[in-house]
Amino acid sequence: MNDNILVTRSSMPELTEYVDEISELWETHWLTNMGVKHEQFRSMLKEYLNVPQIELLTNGHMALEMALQACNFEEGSEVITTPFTFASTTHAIVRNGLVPVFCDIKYTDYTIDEEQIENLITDRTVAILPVHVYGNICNYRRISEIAEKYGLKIIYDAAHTFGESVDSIGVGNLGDASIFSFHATKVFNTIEGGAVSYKEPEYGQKIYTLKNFGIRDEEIVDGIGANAKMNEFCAAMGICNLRHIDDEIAKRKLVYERYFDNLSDIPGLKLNTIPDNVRSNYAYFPIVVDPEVFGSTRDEIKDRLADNGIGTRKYFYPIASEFDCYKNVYDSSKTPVALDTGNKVLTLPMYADIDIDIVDRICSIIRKGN
Ligand code: T4K
Repeated sequence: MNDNILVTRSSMPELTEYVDEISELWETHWLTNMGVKHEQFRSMLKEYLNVPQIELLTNGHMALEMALQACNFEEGSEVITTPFTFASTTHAIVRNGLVPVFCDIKYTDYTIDEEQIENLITDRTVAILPVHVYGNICNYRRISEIAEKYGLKIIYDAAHTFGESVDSIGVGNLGDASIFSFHATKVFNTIEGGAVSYKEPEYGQKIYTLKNFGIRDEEIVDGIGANAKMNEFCAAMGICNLRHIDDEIAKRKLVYERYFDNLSDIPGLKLNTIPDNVRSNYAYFPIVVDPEVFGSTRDEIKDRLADNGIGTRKYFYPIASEFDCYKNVYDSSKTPVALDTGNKVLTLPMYADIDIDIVDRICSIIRKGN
């Protein structure tokens, strides 16, 4: 009996490695506000992600809020996005005084249905904010064409795609900006943390000041910023975890393959596939359950696994347009694929060190209900 298997488990370096990394902070007493670790981590990340510019932030959500704020969109402007995502994506738009316009997703990979975007563009549309959900990369070529045609910005929610590439392009190079999350539950973590990669140096300068209250220098405050700086302890965790990230992803690949081998022949379960042109990070293992064909519902599978001490999550249910705080504001029937997927999806335990025997056990519990 394997108790307390959770949907994920944070990756951590050896304690001694982290202690070594932070020990100099006891000499300098410099703990935050863009210190030595922050700068060292920033340049390591830039190289690893192969992006021209990057800014570090306190978490992925603030990265998203500031990536939008730095665009200076007029209040009430519309941003086309999807409701099949974590709360952060929609909240970041709304908290910037902007209006989310929900586009449906594709059943194939749960990313924005690029063929529906043009129908949603109005004279108030200023940006597209697609989500590379579960690490599935959006149709970036088509999205770029549309954005160019209508003069829109593209900000990718790349929270799930640390270290991924598509067509040999680092995912952080797509669009005008991409935001990453380094939360404890992510493939790569800095405990809490986030980043924005971007093309235009001026745009990065805005984010740099916005994350520090809009302070340009000791006497000039020219932005209504917040406090969203990554501190030295988080940056040090990032430096350590980055040394091991390739091994972590390689281990995740084995877990992904084991799940795939065990579950791919079961009728009524749709698994997430990875296209040949994508280097994946294997962030999540979602299954979408067709109860008519499989014989039990997503919730029944979840309960059965829970009875056996296995934790799963319904990422992403409810979809954002169904949240209590947005109820009666958006019409979820306009995004039927997102609504349906949210009702049927279950993400299974996925982390680098999960025992392969546990993966087999999870699969056999799922299969028994078949
Ligand atoms: N955009 C997207 C598409 C996102 O998915 C997210 C975050 C963001 C933006 C915003 O990025 P951040 O501001 O968070 O950097 C988790 C994460 O908190 C959140 O980062 C993530 N997406 C979301 C998909 O999942 P919860 O509420 O499910 O987390 P929680 O606390 O239930 O943890 C899940 C499991 O992780 C636990 O069962 C055990 C394990 N865990 C958790 C923590 C906190 C650990 O092993 N260690 C830990 O420290 O939201």
